[in-house]
This record gives sequence, C-alpha cells and structure tokens, in this order.
Amino acid sequence: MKRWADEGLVQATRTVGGHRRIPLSEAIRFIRHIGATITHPDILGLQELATLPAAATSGKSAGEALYAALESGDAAVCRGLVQSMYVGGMSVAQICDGPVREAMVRMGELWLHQEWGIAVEHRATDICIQALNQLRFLQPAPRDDAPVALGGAAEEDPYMLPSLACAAVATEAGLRDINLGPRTPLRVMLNAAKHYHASLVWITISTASEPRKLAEDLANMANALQPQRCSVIIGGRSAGQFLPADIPGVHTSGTMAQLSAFARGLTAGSGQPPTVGPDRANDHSGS
Ligand code: B12
Repeated sequence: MKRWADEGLVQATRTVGGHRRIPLSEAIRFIRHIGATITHPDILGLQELATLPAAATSGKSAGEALYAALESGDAAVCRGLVQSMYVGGMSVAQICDGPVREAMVRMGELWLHQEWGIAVEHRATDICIQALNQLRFLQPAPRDDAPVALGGAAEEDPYMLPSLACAAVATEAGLRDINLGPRTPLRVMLNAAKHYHASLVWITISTASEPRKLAEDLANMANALQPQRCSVIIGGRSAGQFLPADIPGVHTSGTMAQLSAFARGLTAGSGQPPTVGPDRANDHSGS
C-alpha cells in the first residue's frame, strides 16, 4: 500500500503524525480498478459485504439474487448484494439498468396475484432506495467546481427509484447532483436549474397522463435553459412509449448507461454538450 500510495496509484494524504490516509472512496476505486478481492470488508466499514450469506448468491444471477432478497425483505442482504456488485466492478449505471431494474420488474408482477404483493413491492422500493443511497456514499465527493446535474420526476409521477438512480449515476460521473425526487412540478425544476446554474437536467417519466402537454412543457423548459448551455435529458418507462421522439432541445434516452455517458461528457470538459444515441428501444413498457 505504501509503494502504491507513493507511486500515486492510490491517492493518500498524510496525517499530522506522517501516516498515509486513504479515503474510503479512493480505496474502493482502487480495489475496483485492480479487480482485487476484499477478504476483510469489515475493515473498510463494509460490514454488510462481510455478512453476506453464501446462499444469497450461489447459483443465481445478480438480478435473481437481488429479487430473492427483496422478496424476503432482507434489507441488509440487499444492501450487501448491491455493494458487492459495485465493489466487484459493476458501475452504478450497470447495477440500475441490470439487477435493480430486473428485480423490480419481477416485483411488479406480484400485486397481480395477491394483495400482499403490494406490501412486498413497497418494501422493496424502500430497500432499493437504501442500497442506492449507500452507493452514493461510496463515491468520492465531487469537485467544488464540478457541473451541476439536477432533476426529478414530474408533478404527477410518484416513482422514486428512477430519479434516485439518475442522481447516483450523476454522482458517479463526478457531477454535483441535486435530486428533487418525485412529484416535482417542471417549473420548480426549471427555477432550481437556473438557481444552481445546472449543466444537466434529468427528468424521469414513468407515467404521463397528458403526454402532449408534457412534451410542450419540456420543450419550453429546454428553450429557457439554452442560454446557460444546460442540456435536458428525459428517460423512463413511459418516455419512449408516450412522448414524441423529437421534442425540440430535449434528448431522449433509455438507460442509465446512456445518462452516464452523457454526464461523463460534461465532466470531460469538452465544452460541447455530448450527444446521446438514438436509443428509444429501451422502453420497458411491456414489463
Ligand atoms: C415500485 C412500483 C410502483 C410504486 C412506486 C413507489 C415509489 N414511490 O417509487 C407505486 C406504488 C407508486 C406504483 C404505483 C402504480 N403502479 Co407501479 N410499479 C412499480 C414497479 C414495481 C417498479 C418501478 C421501479 O421503481 N423500477 C425501478 C427503476 C430503476 O426502473 P425503471 O423505472 O424501469 O427505470 C429504468 C429505465 O426506464 C431508465 N430510466 C428511468 N428514468 C430515466 C431517466 C433518464 C433521464 C434516463 C436516461 C433513463 C431513465 O433507467 C432505469 C434503469 O434501467 C413497476 C414494475 C416495472 N415493470 O417497472 C410497476 C409498474 C410500473 N406499475 C404499474 C401499475 C399498474 C401501477 C399503478 C397503476 C397501480 C395501481 N393500481 O394503483 C400505480 C400507478 C401510479 C401512477 N400514478 O402512475 C404497472 C404499469 C403497467 C403499464 N403497462 O402501464 C407496472 C409495470 C407493474 C405491472 N407489471 O403491472 N408502482
């Protein structure tokens, strides 16, 4: 560790006594970078990795394992699973697009069979919120001058996880994220984006009762934010399904991976808003 720190492969500061101090986020970045196996996760404060029962993962895909733990309501195992995916090298975007989405799609089938499924689904949402927030805490603090990314879900949209996923992805990309969460009127988002000089506004759309009006409001928002060179990007299960593909000034995307690429383009400092691929295929409407 000393050699790696002295060679600059691991960023360390010195304590008053001259010892090397490595922030947790930096240690985790390095572990992911070299693909190391953590034998004593508890030393890093990752207790939930240490206590992860082998049965939680054996013979299951990441999505199946997460679903099983969510269904039985084992929050510690769920958080541990998500941590292990991240420490094992998956990006926040991959975790959200993959296991989290997959598990929640299956969760959404439960209520069709019995009312108890509604309780299980609501509990699963809360547990995923805990797990994603924990991932946010494992990220290094963004630079003070990093671009601001801000967003939420529109007024009538109660879905919490998609916007939280956007925030976690923005943090991972090195942006300063401001998650306004569900049920946020677009004008509130617009004013906040102006106030914080945001460079990126994400809007997740899981439900849209008046898609035409929403598309119009989004176009107006993008227009109002153009002078500050702020990009508006929309996505979510209903974005591809109900909204027109070509809302002026608005980028439509399907996945967290694409949002991540877009956000990284901003931190790369190209000065040009990055482009988003024409991925409208990922509307998960049938799920
Ligand atoms: C949890 C949940 C709820 C919870 C949400 C709790 C909360 N506060 O967050 C509550 C209880 C509110 C709820 C309510 C309802 N729900 Co619901 N819900 C779900 C469920 C199980 C999971 C949604 C979720 O959080 N997914 C996790 C996120 C991370 O995944 P995602 O939304 O797919 O997002 C991904 C992409 O779209 C993309 N993305 C998302 N946003 C953005 C943004 C940007 C910028 C980008 C680039 C990408 C992007 O990235 C994400 C990761 O890949 C889904 C199941 C499903 N198949 O989606 C049903 C589901 C969506 N619900 C459904 C239904 C029917 C309802 C209700 C009508 C039930 C009722 N009778 O009341 C209500 C309607 C509420 C409303 N006003 O619209 C149906 C919809 C059916 C349909 N075809 O329209 C589903 C599909 C369940 C099912 N199979 O029947 N629901």
